[in-house]
Amino acid sequence: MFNAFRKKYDRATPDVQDRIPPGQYLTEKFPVLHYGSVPTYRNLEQTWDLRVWGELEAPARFSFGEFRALPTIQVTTDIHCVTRWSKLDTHWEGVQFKEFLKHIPPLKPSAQFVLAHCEQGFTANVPLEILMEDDALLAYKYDGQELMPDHGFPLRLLTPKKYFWKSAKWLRGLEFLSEDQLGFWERYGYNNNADPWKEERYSD
Ligand SMILES: Nc1nc2c(c(=O)[nH]1)N[C@H]1C(S)=C(S)[C@@H](COP(=O)(O)O)O[C@H]1N2
Ligand SMILES: [Mo]
Repeated sequence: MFNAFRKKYDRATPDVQDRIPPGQYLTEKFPVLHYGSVPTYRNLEQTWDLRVWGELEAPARFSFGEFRALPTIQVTTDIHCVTRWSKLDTHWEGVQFKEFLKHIPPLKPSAQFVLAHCEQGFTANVPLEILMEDDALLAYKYDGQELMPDHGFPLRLLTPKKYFWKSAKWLRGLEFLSEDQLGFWERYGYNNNADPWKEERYSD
């Protein structure tokens, strides 16, 4: 009966060690971290949309229903927060970013960076090539369930190759840019490249 209390991961085993970037510790919880308050929605079809604009042939807009009709995939991945927790084998479902691009007007060749725009003015910037990786999602399910409000319902970015602050919650827009533009935490002093394996936590 004690098995129920046993941890899923033994942090001492080499395979687990290899998956924890320098300076990180393992957690089995799912901490909640953000600036500002958790948005609430009454009628998503009327109060929510996802917009794309910038370096593409034309801007576009998805209603909640239109977005939810797009094909989804599932991704199991490790996530690493700059506040030093890492969580292994997190399970997500959503629209793969590179699949999403097939459903919007073509990007201009000048599109190299993406600025994610969220509720309450929060932003996060990610290079387009990182979002073209297989594990980059516009995610709306976690562990088989609709995202919890404090984890980003109804939509968040998932970009596991970077520290988790770039996985912007409560996503409402994607701006395609020819030049990089710093997001909220990047302006606040976090390292713009944010690679957990290089321990790029803060800017100099
Ligand atoms: N809109 C928004 N998204 C955000 C943030 C935020 O302040 N606002 N914080 C980021 C940070 S710093 C982290 S570590 C993760 C935390 O995600 P979680 O609360 O689901 O663990 O969300 C990221 N996404
Ligand atoms: Mo964070």
